[in-house]
Amino acid sequence: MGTRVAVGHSGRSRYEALWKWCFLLILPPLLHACEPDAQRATTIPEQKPEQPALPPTPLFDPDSAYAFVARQVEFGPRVPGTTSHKACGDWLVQRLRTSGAEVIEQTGTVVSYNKERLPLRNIIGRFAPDRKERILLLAHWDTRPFADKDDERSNQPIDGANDGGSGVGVLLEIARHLAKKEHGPGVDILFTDVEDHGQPSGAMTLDESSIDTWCLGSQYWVKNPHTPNYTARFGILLDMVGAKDARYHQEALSMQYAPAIVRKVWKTAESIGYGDRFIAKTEFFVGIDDHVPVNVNLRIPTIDIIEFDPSTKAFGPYWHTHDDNLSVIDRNSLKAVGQTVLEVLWKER
Ligand code: AHN
Ligand code: ZN
Repeated sequence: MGTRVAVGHSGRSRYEALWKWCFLLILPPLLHACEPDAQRATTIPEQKPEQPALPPTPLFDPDSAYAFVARQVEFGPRVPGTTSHKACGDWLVQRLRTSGAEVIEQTGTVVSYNKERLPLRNIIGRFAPDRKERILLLAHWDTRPFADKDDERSNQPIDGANDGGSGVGVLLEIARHLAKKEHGPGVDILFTDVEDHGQPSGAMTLDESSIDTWCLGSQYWVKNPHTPNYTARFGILLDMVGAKDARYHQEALSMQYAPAIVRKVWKTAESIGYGDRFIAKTEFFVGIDDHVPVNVNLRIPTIDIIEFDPSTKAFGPYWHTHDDNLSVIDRNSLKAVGQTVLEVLWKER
């Protein structure tokens, strides 16, 4: 009997001990978890999860980019329907393939403001096409068929070294590095055609009716993307980025549709020493450009890096004149834009 009682007592005290430990060990953390966040933050410092280090950003070679601009100009004006246009298009396809892209060509016919039927050739270079996450880079590769802002030879096509040549030149140099990008999203380079066949107008910004006469290649692409349901994390358009001493302001339509991407790119530029080129000030001076259909139809937040010249309050004085030749192109401008875009791409996880 006595033995049994003793056993009973010792059993009860064992449970009591267990409960006591429960209170001591389990309750305090439970109570702690119920404390308001603000209070907790003062006791446990916020710990960011360790991110693996990113590979270093490749160096953008401005001489290479310049040579790519010069090569385009050598073909002659890239006016849709001409042999120069065809030859340059073939070369762009070959350049993208040499850099390791899978190339898709999109051909069609579009009708210009003066009812001319124009052949269209959008060229898409896909890097790491198997990756689901994408970043879209664009530039138009056609050039304006006339020099409507020039006093002389205004019915003759322009070289388009900056307007057409510079964006493509920078993207071809970026393409040279993309095959070695093993982290983060895959990249699509889209060379749009028939951007610059818009209706001539006196004003720098455009009236509603003439807006649709520009950017025919990108308008076509957003209705017929190269893959069904194409989307991307964001897009960056380069247009007239290569003129000497060019300054890039925060273009108003980009700010309207994709302010976070504008800020990301301008912050990145500043972080690598190009704060003097990328001015964090919004300016309205672009009536329409290839980023607008991409934002409106595909809802991919897409920005336009494009020169704003404070002296004209618009594009450079060479714009749509015969002065838009290789002599306006400066390697330092190509470098500022190209290195910034590479940095943005390499910082993306
Ligand atoms: C205007 O905003 C008038 N034009 C922008 C489209 C363009 C023409 N970009 C280059 N050439
Ligand atoms: Zn133009």
